[in-house]
Amino acid sequence: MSEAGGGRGCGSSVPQRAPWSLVAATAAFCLVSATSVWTAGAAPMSREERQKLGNQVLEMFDHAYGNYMEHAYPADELMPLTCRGRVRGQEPSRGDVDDALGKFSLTLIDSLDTLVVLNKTKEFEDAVRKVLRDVNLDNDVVVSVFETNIRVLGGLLGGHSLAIMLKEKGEYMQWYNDELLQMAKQLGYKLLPAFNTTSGLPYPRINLKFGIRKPEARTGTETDTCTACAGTLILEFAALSRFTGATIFEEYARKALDFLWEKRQRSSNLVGVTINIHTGDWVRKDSGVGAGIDSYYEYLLKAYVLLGDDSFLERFNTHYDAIMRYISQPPLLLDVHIHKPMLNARTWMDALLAFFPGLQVLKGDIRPAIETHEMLYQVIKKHNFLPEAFTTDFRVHWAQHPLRPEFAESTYFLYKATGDPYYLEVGKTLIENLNKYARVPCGFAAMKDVRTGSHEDRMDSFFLAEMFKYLYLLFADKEDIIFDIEDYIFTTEAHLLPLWLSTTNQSISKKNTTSDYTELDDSNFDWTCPNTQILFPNDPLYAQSIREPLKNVVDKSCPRGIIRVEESFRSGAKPPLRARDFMATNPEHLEILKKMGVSLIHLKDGRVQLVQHAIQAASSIDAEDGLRFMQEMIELSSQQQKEQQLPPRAVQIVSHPFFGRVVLTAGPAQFGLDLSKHKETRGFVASSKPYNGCSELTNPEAVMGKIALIQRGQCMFAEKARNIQNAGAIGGIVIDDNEGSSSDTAPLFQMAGDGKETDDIKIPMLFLFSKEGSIILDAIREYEEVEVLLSDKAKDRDPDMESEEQPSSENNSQDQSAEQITPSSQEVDLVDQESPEESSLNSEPESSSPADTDNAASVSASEQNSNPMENHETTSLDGECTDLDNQLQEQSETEEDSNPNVSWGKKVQPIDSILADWNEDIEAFEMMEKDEL
Ligand code: DMJ
Repeated sequence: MSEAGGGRGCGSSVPQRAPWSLVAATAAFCLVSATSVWTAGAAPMSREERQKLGNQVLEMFDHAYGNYMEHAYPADELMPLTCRGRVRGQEPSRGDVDDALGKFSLTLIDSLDTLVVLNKTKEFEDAVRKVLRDVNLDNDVVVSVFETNIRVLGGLLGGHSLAIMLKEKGEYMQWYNDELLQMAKQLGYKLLPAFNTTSGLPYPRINLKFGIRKPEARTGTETDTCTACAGTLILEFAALSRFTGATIFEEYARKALDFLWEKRQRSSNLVGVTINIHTGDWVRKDSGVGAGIDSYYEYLLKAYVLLGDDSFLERFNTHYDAIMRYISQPPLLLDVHIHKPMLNARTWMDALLAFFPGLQVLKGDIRPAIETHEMLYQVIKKHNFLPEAFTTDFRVHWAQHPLRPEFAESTYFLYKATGDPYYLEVGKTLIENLNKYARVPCGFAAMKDVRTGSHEDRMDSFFLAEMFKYLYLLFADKEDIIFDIEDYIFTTEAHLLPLWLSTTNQSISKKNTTSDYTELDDSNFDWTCPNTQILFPNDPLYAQSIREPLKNVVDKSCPRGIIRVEESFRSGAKPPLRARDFMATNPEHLEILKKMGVSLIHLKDGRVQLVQHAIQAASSIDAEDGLRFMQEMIELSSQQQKEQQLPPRAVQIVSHPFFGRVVLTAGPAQFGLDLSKHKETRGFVASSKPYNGCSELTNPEAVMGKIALIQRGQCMFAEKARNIQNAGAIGGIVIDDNEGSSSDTAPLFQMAGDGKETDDIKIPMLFLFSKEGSIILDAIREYEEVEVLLSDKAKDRDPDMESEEQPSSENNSQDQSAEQITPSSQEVDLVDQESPEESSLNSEPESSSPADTDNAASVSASEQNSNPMENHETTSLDGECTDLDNQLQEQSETEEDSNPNVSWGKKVQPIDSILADWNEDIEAFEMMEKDEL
């Protein structure tokens, strides 16, 4: 019986309304494994190979955990590039992401139950002793309630669950006396003051020592929280109550869930991303299954599994129905507005939604799970990892990837449900990519930019809590795990809670099922799941046949915004005008604009302003089209602004012992060799003298034929470049003189010229912030000979690199003689590049939400006149692109780097008015909605 995915469960009969005691069996019904029978499709993987891959996962875990314990513990997290611990307050703040760090050895606690799953019982015993000996939960530090709950409370409870299991087996943990549970209880009480609101929704943050609202607490003034933040507590809190008998925790978590349920938008049955914790008003009315909402849905279904309370399943099914009706646009999952759910809220998806196929498996809805998973896999194959956000036409929207486990999680669940060896191959690819691109000598580093392969000095604790668990379990047979995984449920952080809790200390749920559900028509509620034990063996090609049409969905995709809109016009009606096709000189387009209530204002300075008034639209459908058009225009503008900016470059350390595994994010220069157009430059590094490079070098023999390191400051970048070039350097790296600066916390920029002609500068120049620069300087101190590769994208770190020959000097001289980019005549020294963090939605406490372009874009309609797309056909309705479409799409991807001269930005239209009008329209819709109610 489990949600974890095993072979017991129901037979072919379909259970109706499972009685309380059968709740786990009902859940198991959705997850009966079909691993045994596989006769067609992807080739079966032999037991030997699965074992080999399992062992590889163990080795990778040892590398991550071992380096954390050796170099970071007792700090919360490992910084794998600088090989030290991340201690809050001692590193530049990263904003909300740091709220997970409570000086409580986060990674150790988050890793506890992973150790047992991976059969490292001895290490588990040691780790538990360390937690009991070293961890202090009473620090004067403000932490996220959500993160502390899922990672620390969940970690302690998962550790406790497996500690008592081991103790009962009689070999390990014989000394254990519920100490982890006592710590969990202590932490639970520390979190409770956060719930002191009239709504019962918790404050997003709390001070572990001082609680909330007191001056010393430095928190408690927040008004908003994300839905997932308030709705992802029930598993841990209920487990704590049921383990200890202290009912208060489960009561508080239930109350918060009840409130969210009450506040759902009644006509769409969707919830928004953020909510006011005092009034219950939706602050952000967009709704999806990713950042900000994700685990709220997950916990409704899993609360039903763990606690056996039908009301949770009723709520989940109601929401699920709405999700499938509005958000699911297979294979995509697109955010919509809660009041107007036929209106998409954006044209990109975030990486957190990758957990959803796994949840769909648990629900028993396999087909869309297979579809979305396949789409995500295609994106991964294109970029090696899932970027934090990607557009509906699968371009990178936010290039970061902090080693998130959601896709591995869904892969595991899909394998358990289908038994299709295809999913083992997917897992193998994940392992290969992690080793090839994220592994560094001191752990695994998050990807700063999946396009360049550059790293961030960050290894989040969830990487150990979740990634290794799901990957190991994917390849493991039942006998490879020392306990029955099917007796447990995974929390959102993949901590294990025993299903027997459903029948322990049930008093809370009996006395306190707070909402009255008689109002709901539950005749459509899905109480059953398809029997996969019958489905897959009977049709082994089932999953493959669903995947097949999606095989090329990413490669062959046309730029498309909102599929549903296009589909609705297949019937023969004219498709609505898309922002990308709009031409201000086309009378037909102007007519359509008018119909949509959009007016065009020609400003004196030649710019064109678009304003929409929904009430001026010909019909409500036209008004909706108008809103969508405006939104697309804003996103298009924002996208084009981004494309104007030079993307970051990479400095890759290729010599021993790095062998290309450390990739540093570097800023480009507007002069010198353009690395995006030419082959990379490779060479040993040498510090210039004087170090600032502002006068003729006194050590030309040291830098001759090498890449010179120069400190920022005291003269123009171009002057430094000339001085090192004159001394014979083949490239230069300028290192920031602001101590502690880092590309993790500061926006990258381009080094501009000096206002003079810079054609004479032939060598490539890159800029590193101080932290990244010191990684190279430290390497020189330790290894003397340090070789680096300057490029626009890190070179693959395959094993060959370790034995790779030195590049010939011929290569380098070719690089140097290459064509130069047009020098900038700007007087400015720096051109800021957008930092995704700056525009983050902040909808998840770890600020993992992608940028919200809605608030950061500008629109210039007149630019559309010069849009090269005006001369070719628009995207055809059957989803095929014209060649030119494809070319243009490719072009726009490859030219992102090399075409900084797109003049979009010249005619920027003040966006405030558009946004204000847009908001007005939304408000108007809301009013309409209220009236309807
Ligand atoms: C994890 O901490 C949890 O899975 C959470 O629900 C979402 N984000 C991270 C991993 O990406």
